[in-house]
Amino acid sequence: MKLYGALNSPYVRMCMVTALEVGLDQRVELVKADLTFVQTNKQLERLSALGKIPVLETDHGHPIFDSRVIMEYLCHAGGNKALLPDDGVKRFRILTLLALAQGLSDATVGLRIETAARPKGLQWAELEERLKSRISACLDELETQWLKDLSEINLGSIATACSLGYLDFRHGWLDWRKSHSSLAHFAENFYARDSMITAALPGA
Ligand SMILES: N[C@@H](CCC(=O)N[C@@H](CS)C(=O)NCC(=O)O)C(=O)O
Repeated sequence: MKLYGALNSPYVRMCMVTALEVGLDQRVELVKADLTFVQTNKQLERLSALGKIPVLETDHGHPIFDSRVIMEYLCHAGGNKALLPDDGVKRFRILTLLALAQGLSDATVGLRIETAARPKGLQWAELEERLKSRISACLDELETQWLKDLSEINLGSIATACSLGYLDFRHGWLDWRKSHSSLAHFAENFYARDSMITAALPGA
């Protein structure tokens, strides 16, 4: 199967880390599809009307997106029930953590667009502040309510580690570790996993 994207996208990285964790990495070929914020990519649009990365193309040529669905698919294809158990309570807790982590990435990618890509004169200070306060709220919630779930390897902890990795990569100046020491401890341990090292951010 083919995974379209680039590891500097937190969503692509979480899919690749999942592939490694379920032992499917030899079957997943990363096909480079880098996007700038306003560029389209015809190859991607053939697979998904959204034109976003990541998209997975299965061995049968079926497109699967977005990252959350790809992660679930990889668990299914790899016969792995540990990363997203069937049990209702546990399953929906992990899916909620996954949504929180992806929301953190949404805000972080949004802040990157506001601070690095939006042309001067079109910037909107209130939106930048809103994104920063959303990042901060996500970090607070992870630090105070999700540490037990983060102590396990599951789709939520994978997504959280990749979202924090992207936050470090693009907005290191936010210096989140000072006020979130338990989350910082989680990140240091998770960043050392083989899957995170193999699917490293470019330049790391
Ligand atoms: N909800 C999507 C978000 C994917 C996403 O926003 N990807 C970004 C790259 S980090 C993208 O493709 N941006 C290009 C665009 O929005 O046109 C997912 O989880 O896969």
